[in-house]
Amino acid sequence: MDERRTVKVSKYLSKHLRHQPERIGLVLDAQGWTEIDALLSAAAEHGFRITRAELDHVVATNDKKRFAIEGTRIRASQGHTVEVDLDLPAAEPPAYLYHGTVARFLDAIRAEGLRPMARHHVHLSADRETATRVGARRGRPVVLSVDAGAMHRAGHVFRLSANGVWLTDAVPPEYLRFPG
Ligand code: HQG
Repeated sequence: MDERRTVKVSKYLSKHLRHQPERIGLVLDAQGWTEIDALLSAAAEHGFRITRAELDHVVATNDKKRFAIEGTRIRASQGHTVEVDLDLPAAEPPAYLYHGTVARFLDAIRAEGLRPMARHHVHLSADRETATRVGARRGRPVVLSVDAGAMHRAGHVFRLSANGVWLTDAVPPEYLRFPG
């Protein structure tokens, strides 16, 4: 399977497992799971044929392990905009986590902290390299440090997604450190 096809299938899966399942008549359960057979038929009926082998390849090789298969079902591991409860256990975060963003958001972030915007959670990375890549999707990346240890001690809940992304509801400005 070539890289272009892999990316195309991955984007198609993200769109329908995170954001717009109804567009192809797909129903996700409360935890975001759907039957693989139902997904493949819905995609085919809507003009995008994916073989089971292609699906397995994308799930296994996806750069960020965005999708998880359990038995006959599949779901996106995080990043939803549709209402789902991923049912992830709360976990103790490392002392510092990182968030990649761009300069144009900094005034708002200084004033109100990090907010989930369209997603369900603020997404934080365990290392600066990952946060740099996340920020670089939008321009020249700016990496903020989050005092996750202090947040955790103050009672903020953190969860770790199946693909290693740290999730929390919001990060108040006092826990953020800005570069420079
Ligand atoms: C910014 C991708 C103004 C925030 C990535 C970010 C990640 C604010 C944007 C995952 C703000 C939201 C998540 C505030 C936050 N005022 N702007 N108060 N608080 N922002 O895409 O973290 O490819 O929802 O800095 O790799 O960029 O989807 O979040 O720039 O892992 O698997 O608002 O999405 O993964 O953008 O990215 P996003 P994100 P996938």
